[in-house]
Amino acid sequence: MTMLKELYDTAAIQKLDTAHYLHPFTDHRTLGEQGARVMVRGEGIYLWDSEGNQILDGMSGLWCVNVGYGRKSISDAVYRQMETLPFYNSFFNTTNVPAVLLANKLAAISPPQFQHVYFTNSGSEANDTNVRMARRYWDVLGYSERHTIISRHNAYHGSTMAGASLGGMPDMHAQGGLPIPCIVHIGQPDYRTAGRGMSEDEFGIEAASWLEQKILEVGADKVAAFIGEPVQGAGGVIIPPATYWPEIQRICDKYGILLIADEVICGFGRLGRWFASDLFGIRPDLITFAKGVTSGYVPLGGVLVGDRVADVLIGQGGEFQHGFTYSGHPVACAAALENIRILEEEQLVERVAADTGPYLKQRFADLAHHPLVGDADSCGLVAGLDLVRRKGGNRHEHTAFDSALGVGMVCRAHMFGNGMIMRAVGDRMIISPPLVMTRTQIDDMIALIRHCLDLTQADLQQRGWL
Ligand code: PXG
Repeated sequence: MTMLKELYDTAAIQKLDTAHYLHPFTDHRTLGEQGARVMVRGEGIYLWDSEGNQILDGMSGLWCVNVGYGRKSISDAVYRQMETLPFYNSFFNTTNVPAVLLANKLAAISPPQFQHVYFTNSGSEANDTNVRMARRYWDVLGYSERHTIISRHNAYHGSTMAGASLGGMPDMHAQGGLPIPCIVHIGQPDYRTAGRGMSEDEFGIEAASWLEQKILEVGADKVAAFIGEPVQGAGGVIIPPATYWPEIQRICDKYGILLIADEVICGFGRLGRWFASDLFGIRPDLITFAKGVTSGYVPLGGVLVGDRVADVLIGQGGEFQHGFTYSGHPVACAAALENIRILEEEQLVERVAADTGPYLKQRFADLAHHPLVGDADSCGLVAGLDLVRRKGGNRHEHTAFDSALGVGMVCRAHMFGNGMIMRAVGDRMIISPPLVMTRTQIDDMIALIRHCLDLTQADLQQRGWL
């Protein structure tokens, strides 16, 4: 792999990069000073940069490369489709074969109430679609007042106007006058930060009750839907108490409001089920998907439309005035079909449920013995640990670092510099590795993380922060 260093002129690429390429979620002044790391190749769970460094991709690209890098059968499927029919739209009573086959496949692998799918290019577009579809559903039924959508603080639902509004990220809302009207937020079910004095189960019920309070505050006859990620991803891998989702379902049923599960991260095996709604015992009306549907090889997203909504839209709704040029793009759908075939053939979803998920849970929990780690928890193949200044006896007694120090970013730099991609959300370090990861690779990853935690600890001591 040392050849890569000779193949690429890293400094020249970095110079061109900052000259013309505006990156997502990036401070360009800092990028200009430091230069971007140039990723050039991937195989399995590993990436290589233009300097020839091998890196364990603990984030699956960005929560998406579920089947791992370098799958020739996906590139072959994409190539074949490009040669046959690279594009045709699905407007004006036309269709294409991969989109039809994929819609059928998704109906087969999703919970039984889903028989229809609406394709988009991304998770953000899918959530915009959800907003329009949920409001349209109530309009068609004659309840045009029911337009408010309830979401949660610290949620991530995308970067479009509706996606960022549904999200609960204050920094995003601060730019561009968000949220758009009729989107409101409640607290997140984060036991670590809000559950002091309660058992986890009690806290789950308490956090769900915030939904009922908000429904009553807004007026039940004005609420269209509630949206949530089964496990919050970008917010820091927030795993809710077991009591939370069933109670949310009960409240949605009580007031007749639609339940939208944003499974952009949680879907396609990430939590050991095709869809995490099954894991948490909920029956959503709409499911947002993206990322893992193609393992990120080609952009694709969409909405699984449950019978309750589909029956109204199809039966009484007439034309839904919504659509993207690339809805049901044949190449993206061909990639998804092959990706799903791999997930099935290699039984990756089952493997996460029965083997690698439980194994990661056990190995990741060991990290809580490290002096820098407060808690470490996982669900399927997502996991998170908290960096703390001083450990306490339980989850609510650790002493946090001053958040202004940016300890998470210091740790992230040690990870990145030593061949491990682990994301920092404040002082919480998170992973979401490819589902192809083996037990041996989990052991390698835990050893690497531990080593980088040691380096971080020594660094913090040197800075006088510990
Ligand atoms: N919903 C969820 C739950 C997501 O995680 C989106 C919607 C939007 O999908 P698109 O395809 O439009 O990006 C996402 C995306 C991070 C990070 O920092 C996470 C995402 C995107 C960008 C950054 O962890 N998730």
